Amino acid sequence: FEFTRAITRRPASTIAQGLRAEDIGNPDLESMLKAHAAYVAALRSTGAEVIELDPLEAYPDAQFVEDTALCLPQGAILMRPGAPSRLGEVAEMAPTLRVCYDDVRAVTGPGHIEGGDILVTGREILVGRSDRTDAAGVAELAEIASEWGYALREVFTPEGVLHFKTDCSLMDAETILSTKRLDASGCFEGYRVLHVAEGEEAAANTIRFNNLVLMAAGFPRTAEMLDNAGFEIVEIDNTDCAKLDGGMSCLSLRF
Ligand code: CIR
Repeated sequence: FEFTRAITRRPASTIAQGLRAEDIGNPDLESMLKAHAAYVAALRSTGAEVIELDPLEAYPDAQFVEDTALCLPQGAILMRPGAPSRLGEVAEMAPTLRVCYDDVRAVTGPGHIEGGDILVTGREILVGRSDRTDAAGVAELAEIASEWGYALREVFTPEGVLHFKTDCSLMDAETILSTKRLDASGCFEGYRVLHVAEGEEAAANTIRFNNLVLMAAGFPRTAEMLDNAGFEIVEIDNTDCAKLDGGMSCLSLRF
């Protein structure tokens, strides 16, 4: 959770075509840009360098950069999204990662894997199988990660939840914020687990970024719990990203 850099991408004017599991209305570009700027400012306020990439009109989900790569200290690994409309986002991200890293590997398929299904903790890499991430994708990542000395553990994303990290986030090396439904699967045994408040499941996707925790605004009981646990919270308006099933982690690559 200690980072010197992040990569983000501004939302495109085509966002209304972004993928979503359930249609609760189209996001508004103006307010999404405003929230995005607040997000970038929060990252920068910790002293990190933030690279802001230009919108990609051809890829309405491209602001959710997290799904295109996994950034580790040893190198970056390009993902292979399970959503066909998002596959091309990876080639758009690759040149930036090649500038930042000497070693850039890739999951080449036939499997699929998206960054939103990957949680790197202090001791291992947890990957949740989901509609977007399959066994072959996990296996290919496991091979690369093991070359770099990581233990990778395959777990499962609850039915109806887009990504593993839709329901959890890393708060520090040993502490995970999770929904009760995900924690009930037993995947966090041995960790200290904090639960989001009942009815505030959408608050589980946060990011610990240096001294801050960025969380979606509008979840007062979870915010209070985290505050009491000693975390410094910054609330970001996630109304429009939520319409596309996006949250705090999706909006950046952090390393
Ligand atoms: C999608 O369905 O792919 C996008 N609308 C949302 C992606 C969110 N990404 C993430 O949670 N890492």
